[in-house]
Amino acid sequence: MTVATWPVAELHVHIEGTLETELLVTLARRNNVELPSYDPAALRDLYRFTDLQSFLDIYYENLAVLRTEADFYDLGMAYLTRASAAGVRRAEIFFDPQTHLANGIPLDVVFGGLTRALGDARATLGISADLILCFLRHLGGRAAMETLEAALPYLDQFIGVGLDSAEVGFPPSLFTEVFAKATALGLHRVAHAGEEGGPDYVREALDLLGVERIDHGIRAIEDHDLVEILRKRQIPLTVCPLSNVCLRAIPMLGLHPLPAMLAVGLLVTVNSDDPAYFGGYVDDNLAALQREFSLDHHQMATLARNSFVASFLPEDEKRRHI
Ligand code: ES4
Ligand code: ZN
Repeated sequence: MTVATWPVAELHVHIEGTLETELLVTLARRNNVELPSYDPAALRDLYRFTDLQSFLDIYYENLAVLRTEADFYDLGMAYLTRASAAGVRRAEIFFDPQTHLANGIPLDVVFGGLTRALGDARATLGISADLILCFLRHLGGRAAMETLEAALPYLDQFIGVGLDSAEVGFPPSLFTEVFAKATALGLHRVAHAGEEGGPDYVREALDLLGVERIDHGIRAIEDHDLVEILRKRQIPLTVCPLSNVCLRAIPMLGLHPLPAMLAVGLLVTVNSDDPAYFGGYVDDNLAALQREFSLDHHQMATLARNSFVASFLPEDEKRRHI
């Protein structure tokens, strides 16, 4: 049976995680950056992950190839072109400015390239996209605050803030101040929680950071009272099934809690996370789920609808999609 491409919003994708090995090689050659190999397939063969950290180590290393405004433009455009083919009509895209700052790349270069790509993609592909600035939790709360302050001149170029990178040992409580400031600035707030960390990370993200969505949140299912809170408040969970299998948050796709989460009435969406590393874009994630769990038309339609409901589009624009 062929699998239909559903029009969706993608709410959990790291632009740095869309760097395919072909573009990685192109940028490495363009910028004279050394790689372990210049064969895209051989580089992909090195992607064998045992947990989140084993992925992050390679992911951060590869980002040394991003140097110029044109590099960030090419990265953004490549994702938006592929996402458009995957049925994505709206993308809320994470980026990690601290990684690039540490590599000596000014914010102006990062925003310049990404924002230009988003504008061109809207004009040529008809795709609506915005940026969400993520803080790297392993660098702590003070560094996050400094990053937000440095990004103030670019406030019109991102719609919200998020929290990503290594989860366990870096709880949401470290970031209350910077999220309070983001709230005061009128920014949206999301956080990775309950990917490798337990349900308490999800509770803290809700209670201390005031997040509007939880990224991943799969381990919330272990806490019945928390599930009730998420269900009653219809807090969206941006779930990434292929990512969870690749990073062994879940032993195999057949054991993924997504069908159970849907069944109890949680506002679940399907997303790609880092598609260049985890074996697929949002259409691939949806197709894998449909195949594995024999999801019916109603369940697929619910997932597609949920993605727009959970988006930060203005209500009138949301309604055009659902
Ligand atoms: C990430 Cl899968 C995942 N989890 C946490 N942080 C991340 N950054 C990029 N991908
Ligand atoms: Zn993520």
